[in-house]
Amino acid sequence: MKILVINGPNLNLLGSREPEIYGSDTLKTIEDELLEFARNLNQNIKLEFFQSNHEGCIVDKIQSAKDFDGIIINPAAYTHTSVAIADAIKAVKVKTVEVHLSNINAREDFRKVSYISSNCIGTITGFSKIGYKLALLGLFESK
Ligand code: CA2
Repeated sequence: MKILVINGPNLNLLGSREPEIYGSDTLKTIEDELLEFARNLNQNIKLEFFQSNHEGCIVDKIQSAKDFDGIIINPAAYTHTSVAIADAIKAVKVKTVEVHLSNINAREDFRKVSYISSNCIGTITGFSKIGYKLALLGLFESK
């Protein structure tokens, strides 16, 4: 099973600022822990990681993901603005789970709107880095 894990803008800064909202782990630590979690599931799960601060690069990556069995995406700020990313997820027809470290429903009003959710099989929000593991389990169990 091949899963693509996409992280959007500024998530490359994790661990350096706003730890009270986003935790103190770096993106690399989160990715390494997800790799370890996948290994422990013992089901020949292959993960590929991609982070970009650019909307078009994220769209290109999603379009190139036709051979994957699932996508886990934290679109970060593009969650609340990007019709392009939402359309790419719909077009590629790969099961996708949306993840947020913070609970976007308990923050500012503009964060309560996700352009992405309706094209995903599910959304996990507010469980910090564990959300990525829950997303992987969700994809695995729905295969
Ligand atoms: O809670 C999440 O995972 C978010 O997707 C994170 C985005 C935010 O715009 C969404 O509303 C919710 C922001 C990511 C920015 O990450 C930073 C990390 C360290 C320092 C500054 C920003």
